Amino acid sequence: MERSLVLVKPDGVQRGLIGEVISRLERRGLRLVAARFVQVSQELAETHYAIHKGKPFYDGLIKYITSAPVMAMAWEGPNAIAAIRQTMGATRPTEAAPGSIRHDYALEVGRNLTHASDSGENGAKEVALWFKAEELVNWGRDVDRWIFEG
Ligand code: DAT
Ligand code: MG
Repeated sequence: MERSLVLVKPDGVQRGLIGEVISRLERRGLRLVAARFVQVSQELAETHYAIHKGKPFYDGLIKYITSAPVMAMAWEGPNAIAAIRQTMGATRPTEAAPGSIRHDYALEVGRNLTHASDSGENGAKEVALWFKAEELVNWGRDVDRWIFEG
């Protein structure tokens, strides 16, 4: 079972899209593990986006993610990484598949509404960065056997 960090970034929160993002992930069949509404500190932003340090868009990215509160969540499921990134759509909204969140609600790469982890390994790392172990809820749904084959 894979886990992904999901962020509804400041633009998504400001535009009232928290519910839309949660709704799409729930309907996909993914299972919520943790959630926290948070004003991101400079330190957390820099750690989270360390891989992009030195890139031309880095300063703007840090400014964007710390500009207003975000909704941070952990979601899990089989193939969660691929499924969630597909639901979000490509990084550039104009390249995102029709029906994806970034396609349906965004125009610019620097205002692309959401973050999702890009590998199982990074999913585990990012969930551990954003949440304490005791904030992660282990639970099951009666419907799980109708969504998860294993
Ligand atoms: P993703 O968020 O799809 O995983 P990423 O990890 O490559 O994309 O980049 C992180 C964020 O940085 C992305 O959501 C928006 C911003 N970004 C990436 N490439 C950019 C670019 N060329 N210009 C401006 N912002 C960019
Ligand atoms: Mg990324």
